[in-house]
Amino acid sequence: MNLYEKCVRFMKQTKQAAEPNRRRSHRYLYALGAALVIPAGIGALQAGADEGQALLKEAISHLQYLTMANDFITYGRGDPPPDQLAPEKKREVGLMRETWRLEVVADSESNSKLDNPLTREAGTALDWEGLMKLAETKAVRFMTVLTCTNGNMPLGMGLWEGVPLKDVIWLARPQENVRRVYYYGYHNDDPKQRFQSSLPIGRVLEEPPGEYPVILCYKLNGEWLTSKRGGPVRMLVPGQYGNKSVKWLQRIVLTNDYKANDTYATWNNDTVSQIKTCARFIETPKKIQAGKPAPITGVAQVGMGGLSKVQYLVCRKDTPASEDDPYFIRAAWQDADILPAPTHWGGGLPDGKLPSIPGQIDPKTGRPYRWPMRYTVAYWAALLKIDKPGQYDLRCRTVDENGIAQPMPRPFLKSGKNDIQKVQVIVEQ
Ligand SMILES: Nc1nc2c(c(=O)[nH]1)N[C@H]1C(S)=C(S)[C@@H](COP(=O)(O)O)O[C@H]1N2
Ligand SMILES: [Mo]
Repeated sequence: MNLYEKCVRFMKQTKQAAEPNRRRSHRYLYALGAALVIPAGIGALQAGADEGQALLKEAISHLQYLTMANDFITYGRGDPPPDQLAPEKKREVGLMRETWRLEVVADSESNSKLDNPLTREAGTALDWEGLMKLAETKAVRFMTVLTCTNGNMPLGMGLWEGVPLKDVIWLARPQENVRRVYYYGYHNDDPKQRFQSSLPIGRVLEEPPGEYPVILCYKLNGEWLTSKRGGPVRMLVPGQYGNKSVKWLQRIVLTNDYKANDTYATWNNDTVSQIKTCARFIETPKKIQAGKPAPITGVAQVGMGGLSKVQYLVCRKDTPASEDDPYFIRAAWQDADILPAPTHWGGGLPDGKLPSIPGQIDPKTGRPYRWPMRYTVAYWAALLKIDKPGQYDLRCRTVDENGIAQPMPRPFLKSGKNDIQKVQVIVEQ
């Protein structure tokens, strides 16, 4: 399995995931397939319009919207990775729900003032019971994509649940000189293994209407967060890349420092900017027949700029970009179909039904208020048809809600990988 194949795995039904759910996933597939409006352009294809539709339906049936917890791509460090510690060790170091503690303290190198620091030493650290108590009145859930700054593909699409970080910070009664929040998780008590991240206090205490708070996340797709995904509790920062979403979270430090001290920033990444919009292929044919339609599918990450279109471009193999048009902006891109919201959401949810999600899902209809949703993914599909035999490059891109095509307006890779993906297709007589 090459990296790309590994990356697309989460979006396809894995064997284990598909077997016990065979019936269910079929229902999903039909629901989704039926909801897809095949556009006029495709319907008008002379040769094999029905066949094309059937192939498209079959290709779409391989997709599931929410990723099973185990099918997320895992990025992270630790020797050993904390989720692989023996149960006794996990219990000892606070990586079990019963022993988990979260400290909220002032940075000792700064002049931040907290009236009620939450510490292990004083026995005031937040424990699981305290978190669940808060959850009774404060719990929020939302769907958002987990994606790495340097990843080729999103890592997974989740329905996350947690308590807003602000509610725990207020328990510590911060008084003054707080400009940033540093945080990190369990790291085998080895400073070299510590993976830390940070946010401005403003991002933690307030969000624009319609956006989601930073949460102390303890559930994914309705199940307790697994150790592998960073449980008992991880930070989850919607709208930003995965490096902000620290796993095995144990300590929060309020500081008057105004600079990001993120581990990921010291590794030459932009750790401040929001997620970008971009498209990736999931399934494309290696060989097709001239004049015969073949399905292609992909995923689009819906970043800060939203998503208005996904497009694909067919060029003769190795056609160079012109010097004044490195991103093929002026080429003859064709529109793919952005798939509508599924009726079966996958991810292992019972019956594939979503619980109520204020802000994203209308409780009356169970359907999303807007689609695609910002900071999630949308799947897309198209029927590819090439008339002349030969070797071709196939590319895909997004156009955001400002009308700007990928990789613009932010083509620089350090703030998120969004280069235009290219694959090869051979067309035979
Ligand atoms: N404790 C800890 N948290 C971490 C990391 C890490 O190395 N250690 N890696 C981060 C990065 S760079 C990414 S992209 C995400 C990946 O999350 P996942 O492994 O759940 O997919 O975790 C983040 N949280
Ligand atoms: Mo990452």
